[in-house]
Formats: sequence, structure tokens, C-alpha cells
Amino acid sequence: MAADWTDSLNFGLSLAKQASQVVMEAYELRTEEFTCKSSAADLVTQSDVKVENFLKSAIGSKYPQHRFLGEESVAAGERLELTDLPTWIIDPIDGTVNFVHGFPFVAVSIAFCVNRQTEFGIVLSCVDQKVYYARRGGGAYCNGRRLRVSEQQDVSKCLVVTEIGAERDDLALSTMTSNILTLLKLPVHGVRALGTAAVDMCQVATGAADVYYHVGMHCWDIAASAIIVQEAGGVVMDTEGSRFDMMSRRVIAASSSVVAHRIARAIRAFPCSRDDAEPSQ
Ligand code: LIP
Repeated sequence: MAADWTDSLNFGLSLAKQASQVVMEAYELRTEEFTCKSSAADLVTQSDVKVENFLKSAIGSKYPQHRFLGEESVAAGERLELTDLPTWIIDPIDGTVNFVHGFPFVAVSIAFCVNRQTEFGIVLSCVDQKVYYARRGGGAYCNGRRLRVSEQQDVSKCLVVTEIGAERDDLALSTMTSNILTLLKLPVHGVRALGTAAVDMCQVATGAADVYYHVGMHCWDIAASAIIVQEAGGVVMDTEGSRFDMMSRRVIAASSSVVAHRIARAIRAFPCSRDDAEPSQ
């Protein structure tokens, strides 16, 4: 009989709400200093680290046998490896650039995996206090309301969500901008970018958007929202049309398989190293 992770889900929901309070206290102050990581657009603040340390400590105290994979822990040099052990995949503040600027889309993202399979995902959009969550086989919800994708099959009637991401090299930028141009000429109804992959993808789960694609994001950005889209009846796959691999840094999340594959044919990826790649010597 499959293990029941209900207690862990409820614990995760409680942690997300506590973390959101810490985020919003800092967000309202607008005084946060930041430093840059991989590029001038890849920021980290003391709040990112404070929230991640809070989550890591609380999870470690309750579940000492579980593993923890967090954006800022990895940035600080911890090995990124997803094993069969119960693992919490955390983005303490998804949308850090938005957080620094006071742009109202920031989220706490918490996913929980066992045997490399996501059992549940939680995305708490902090400013509008929307709690998106899903458990494997249990459906997807926002503030207790059941979610369903739009099931749109006609790509010319799709609202598309994507991100420019943090990459600023010429190949990444030219690929991302040419993808947007291609889709606008397809045409699609429009292209949007909220600045947080987690909240972007949740718009597909609610039916407010019909497809999300991105190349270059990280597993912690989308691990939780991927299961939320899947449990809302959506399709989540690789940008090449193959099986979704959360470590590949490529994703399409769509209202239907028809739309997912049409977008896969239209867009191009640029090379980026896997999240779980062996560290370069
Ligand atoms: C963000 C992603 C977003 C991307 C940003 C950044 P972070 O994650 O959610 O999709 O466009 O460049 O990577 O760094 O704010 O947790």
C-alpha cells in the first residue's frame, strides 16, 4: 500500500504559511540588500537565506531522516542530488528580483519527493495569499478550491506564460527572444511573464493561462508547480516533447497534449547544464 504523506503535506502547508509571513514582513519594508549569483539578474537576499534556513531547520527537526534540496544551500556549495530518500525541494523566495523591486509576484515553493517521484507540491503566492497545492492522485487546489486546466486545444487561442530567466549570454537571450517572436507570429493570444516560474505554472493549473514553457530555470523553481499542473489535468513534458525531467532545466506545462506538442515544435532550447550535473573540477 502506498505510503500516506498527508501529515507531511499538512506540515509543509503550515511551514509555507509561516515562511510567507517572514517574506511579507521583509517585502513591505522594501529595504532588502541583494547580491548577484550567476548573473546581474540572478539575485539573492538575506531573506532568501533566512527563509530557507527556517524551512531546513523545521523539516530537519521533524523529519531527521529526510533530505533537503534548497536553492540557496546549493548556491552555497551543497551537492545537488535527488535520491530515492524522502526529499524536500525548496525555493524559499521564487521571484527574488520581484521581491527586491516590490513587484507583487513572489512565492514560497515546496515540493516533496520519494523514490524520485513527487508526492506533493505547495506554491504559496505571498502577496495575494493564494495557496496552490496538489498531492499525487489527490487533485490540485487553490485556497481549497479544486483546480482544472483550460483544456484548450487550439494554440491560436492560447495565452502563453514564459520567463526570460537569469541567463544573459547572447545565445540564451537570442533563443528566448526568438521563441517569443515565433509564438506571437503563430499567432497565440499573448505572452506573459510574472517573474516567478512557480506562480507562472500555477496559472496553467487554474486555467487562466494555457501553456507555460521555460529553458534555464531550476528544479526548485518548478518541482512543486509541475505536480499542481498535472493534478489539475494538465500535461508537463520536456521542451523536446519527451518525458518531463525536473533536473533538465527545460519544461512545457500545458492545458492539453495537442497544445504542448505544438509549442514544442515551435520553440527552441539553448544548452544549459543539468541541475544534477557533476560539479566541474
Ligand atoms: C526565478 C524564476 C523565474 C526566472 C528568474 C529566477 P528565483 O527564480 O522563478 O522563472 O525568470 O530568473 O530564476 O531565482 O527568483 O528563485
